[in-house]
Amino acid sequence: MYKKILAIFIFTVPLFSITLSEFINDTDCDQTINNGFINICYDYTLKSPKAVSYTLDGDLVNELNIEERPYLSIESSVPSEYRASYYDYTNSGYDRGHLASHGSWNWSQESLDAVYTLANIIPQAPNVNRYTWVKAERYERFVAVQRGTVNVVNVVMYSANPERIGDNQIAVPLAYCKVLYSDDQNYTKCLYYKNDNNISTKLDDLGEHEIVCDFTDTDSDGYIDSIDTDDDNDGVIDVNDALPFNSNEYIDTDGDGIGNNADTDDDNDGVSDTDEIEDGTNPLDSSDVKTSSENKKYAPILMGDIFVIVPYN
Ligand SMILES: [Ca+2]
Ligand SMILES: [Ca+2]
Ligand SMILES: [Ca+2]
Ligand SMILES: [Ca+2]
Repeated sequence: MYKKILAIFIFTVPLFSITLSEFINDTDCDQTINNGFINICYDYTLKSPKAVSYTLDGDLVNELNIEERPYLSIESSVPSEYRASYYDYTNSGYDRGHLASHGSWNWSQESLDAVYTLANIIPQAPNVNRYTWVKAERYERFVAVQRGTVNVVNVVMYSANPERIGDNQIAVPLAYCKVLYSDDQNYTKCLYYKNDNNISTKLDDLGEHEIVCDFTDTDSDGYIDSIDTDDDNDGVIDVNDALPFNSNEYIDTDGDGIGNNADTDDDNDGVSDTDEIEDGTNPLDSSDVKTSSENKKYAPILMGDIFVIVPYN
């Protein structure tokens, strides 16, 4: 019965279902902000958002299209010591990049003002903000029109020790994702962008940014596993690492899933590494091993008045 239920579960739920609470919750966010249009996961140490989510209405996204840009406002709901200011970005080399974009929210003055809070802004590499990420913003509106509505989460990734800018020392992200999904999970798409100005803006194609919607980051270095070339951060890249999710191991001679540091019989020939070293055979070569008779050791045991030599392993 259990197996039957499990089978139904596997075939009805996509491999990586997306839930908003994965990105915006009271554990990962120092403060969650909902201003009636967008939800923000705000981090006090970073002084920046970690995620911004919203639902786009296909009937609205192309209405009115107000062009005039409002002033960016300080997020007054955040305690003053954790706020970013407009001037933190000045001469930093980074743009004041929107997570919820102007173009998706300029269908009313109220909605546009809601995305001009500094809690919705991150330091974005200018070439990404102006040339590549903007395509993802256009795409979310296209999907909203096509499907009627679409849910969007913009997920921001930071290193453990991020670059900081401005008097408030706000954190610069490593990368960010735009996650699109429908309520029924029949539609999911995840687009990943490095916050790197050194890109080819002309050749950039939206499809090149698509990744599997799995945000696991085994080594917590800010690069999710699907992007990270060294998932366990042990200095050995995944393609050369026998156990790429175990920072204590990178060689597994016998391929049994236990790395050589933890494995007591590295070549799986039945004789332990320590015995092989004692025997003078190679503990990493299963063909180099003493047979059980060769391997027998002998000890004198006192039986009555005489010593008898008996074998033991
Ligand atoms: Ca990682
Ligand atoms: Ca590794
Ligand atoms: Ca092993
Ligand atoms: Ca062995």
